[in-house]
Amino acid sequence: MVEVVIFDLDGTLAETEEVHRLAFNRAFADSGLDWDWDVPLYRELLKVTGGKERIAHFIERSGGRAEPGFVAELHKAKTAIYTRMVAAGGVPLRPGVREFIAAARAAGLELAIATTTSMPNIEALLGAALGPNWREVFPVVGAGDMVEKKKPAPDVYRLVLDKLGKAPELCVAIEDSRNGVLAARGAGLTVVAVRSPFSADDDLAGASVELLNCEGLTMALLDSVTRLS
Ligand code: XBP
Ligand code: MG
Repeated sequence: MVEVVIFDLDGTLAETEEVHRLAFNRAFADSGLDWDWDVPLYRELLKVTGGKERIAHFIERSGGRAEPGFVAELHKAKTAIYTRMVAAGGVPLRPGVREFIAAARAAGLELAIATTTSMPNIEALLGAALGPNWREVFPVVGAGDMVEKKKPAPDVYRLVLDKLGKAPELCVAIEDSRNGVLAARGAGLTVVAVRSPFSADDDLAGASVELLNCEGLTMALLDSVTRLS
């Protein structure tokens, strides 16, 4: 019987990647860089998880050398811009997610988060969407630099399982991207995939269930969650 649902954050709990993209570009402009990550380029760069890793990859693919201190500073500036944009309430939960959270809690399921993004971003988004007590909804969080290897490595899911003290068989992951599905599968979890605009073309093979959107998440998931167990 499934006891825990582990949510990915970006693209799954909320459509955040467009705001990340705008924050990256604002940070580049503020730093006097003429870099502009348009949507097609960002979609490609999203294959690299982690904002610092993404910036470093972009520099290296352009023939430069990614100096870690420079990358970290630039990413810190981007995070400050992103958290301001999100804390202002600019990014709602995806349609159906709030209803699912209520139904899952009413059904006695525990909820957790396994994400590549940084803690300040999580606090800004969930503080705006669920209020200052958001940790009552998601008491366990695996994020960003808590793990050495980011998705598609399974590390962040293994960290969350460890914090939960649960076997993977008791947990279901909800993911929007190929990297996320691979990470959750690598940790032995059943995965429900819910595509997002930036993962529209991702190969989500490995997911047990693919939902077109979160609208039907509650019934479909609770049904599939019990059926998957
Ligand atoms: C998505 C990511 C993150 C975000 C940007 O994370 O890969 O890197 O794109 O956030 P997930 P940061 O889908 O696992 O939630 O700049 O903080 O990395
Ligand atoms: Mg995601």
